[in-house]
Amino acid sequence: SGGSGGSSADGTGSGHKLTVGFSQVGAESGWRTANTKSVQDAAKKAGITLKFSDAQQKQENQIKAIRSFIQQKVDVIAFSPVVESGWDTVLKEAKDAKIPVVLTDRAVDSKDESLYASFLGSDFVEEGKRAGDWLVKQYQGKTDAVNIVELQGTTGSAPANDRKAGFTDVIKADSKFKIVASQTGDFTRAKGKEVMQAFLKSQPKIDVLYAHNDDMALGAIQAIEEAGKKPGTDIKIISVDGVKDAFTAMSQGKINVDVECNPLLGDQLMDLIKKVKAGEQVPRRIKTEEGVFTQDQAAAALPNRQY
Ligand code: GZL
Repeated sequence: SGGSGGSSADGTGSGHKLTVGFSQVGAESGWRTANTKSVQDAAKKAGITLKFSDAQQKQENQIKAIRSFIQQKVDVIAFSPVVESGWDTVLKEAKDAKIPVVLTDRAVDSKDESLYASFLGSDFVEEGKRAGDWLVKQYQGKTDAVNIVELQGTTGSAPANDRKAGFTDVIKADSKFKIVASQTGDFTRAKGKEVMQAFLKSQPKIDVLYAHNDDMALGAIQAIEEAGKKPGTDIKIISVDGVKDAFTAMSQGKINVDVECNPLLGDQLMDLIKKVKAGEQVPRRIKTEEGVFTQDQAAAALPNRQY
């Protein structure tokens, strides 16, 4: 039937069922798979047809997917850019094809604001600052050097750049904090373990690990235990995301603090997409609500964790 179009209407009263092309980074972490499920479930609930592509963490696959969505004349393109730069050309192609683009999760460094309608996602600099704030409080009043190793996220990605920036911005206030080694673990458990093994071999004294996500922290925990050290005690661990497995590790005393990064953006994203398609004014930047969880809160919070 025409007319009403129900919940799948694109808001213009035409009853046209919206089709959205979504290019996802990959399936590299627990956070990512929860984010994918949230987007897919929300599209179903919103009566939106979702064309979903997994880029396996490769920018060229995302660019291919976006070009394919343009060919298919989808109503809206939404994506989480695996890295910040190199998007202007393909986003201009979407603009020329009059297909609005919505960024979710990660950001691009394009200067041309007309290339996307809105960016829905966390404030990664704030997440980095929260990680730094916890560390400063933890070592308040102490003067000994604090040797930190850092497992960075995917090189060139907004979360890796910004979580590093926020963290270093806070700890630079006190010279006792030293980042003695910093390398990418590409947000995965395997790589996180591998790089932590190298840190354990090359660094005579490690007091703290700052991991840009839980999957790398969980991989690092394996390396620390295999080296005969106690994660959370011999080496304090600061992590980001707040996935269930990390809460379990925190309740076992293996992670000291987890800065939450909320992947459950699906419903907000579909609502934003409908508004953009209907030509409504939308905020250029929508920040995700999220908190910080310490070890003493982990056991009680675990049953309620949704991802
Ligand atoms: C952050 C997101 C990051 C997560 C990682 O919003 O882009 O990518 O922190 C994921 O777990 O791989």
